[in-house]
Amino acid sequence: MKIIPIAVLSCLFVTEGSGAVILYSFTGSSGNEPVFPVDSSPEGGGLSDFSRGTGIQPSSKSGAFSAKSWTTQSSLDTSDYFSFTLSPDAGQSFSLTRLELDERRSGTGIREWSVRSSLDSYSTDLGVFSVPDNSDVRSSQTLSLGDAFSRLTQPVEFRVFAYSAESSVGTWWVDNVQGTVTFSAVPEPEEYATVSALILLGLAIHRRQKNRELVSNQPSTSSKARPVICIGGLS
Ligand SMILES: [Ca+2]
Repeated sequence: MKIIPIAVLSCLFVTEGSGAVILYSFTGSSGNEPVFPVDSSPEGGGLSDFSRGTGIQPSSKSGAFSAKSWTTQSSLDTSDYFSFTLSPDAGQSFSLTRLELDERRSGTGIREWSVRSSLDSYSTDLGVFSVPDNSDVRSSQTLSLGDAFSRLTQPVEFRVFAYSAESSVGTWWVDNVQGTVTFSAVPEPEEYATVSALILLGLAIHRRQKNRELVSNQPSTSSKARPVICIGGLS
């Protein structure tokens, strides 16, 4: 009997999504709304409204999401951030491989920004971006995410902190905030049990087959060397 590979058994219970792109395009915004909704939530999960931390103030920028009062300190203020949360539906996990956004500072705006997540209570930077002292739009600023963002079954909040502002009245806005996310069905406990039972059954059949092969390969009794009986002592 052939053994069903373990990988095949596992795949019976995992349904991969197609790598949907999540997107906040802020189409129709004034830039200073307290919160702004995602364009559409991907199948398998949901996205919160885009929002601000308590340390910054809304500012106007049509078609984007803007703020002023960013800290002028050279390290981030834990209240100065933009935020959104990605949540899997019940029975789903998600893997997020990248985040991307467009951004622009005013002439006295921020000079650095970074991304952190609730996975480690916002304690480490997933990426830090320095921006030059101009007011150009920088498109498609991209952050790649590692294995820590694979197969997550709990909501994860992402915060985009900005700091080193040249003035508290300087503004910074973001637009087209997006990421690539894949949703997968999480096996139920009874499905794990079924898979485990199938694997154990397969291993047992495999062992039995091996034992039979070993027995059938043994030389027959008739051809075995007969024991030699020595008579007499050593001289
Ligand atoms: Ca826009």
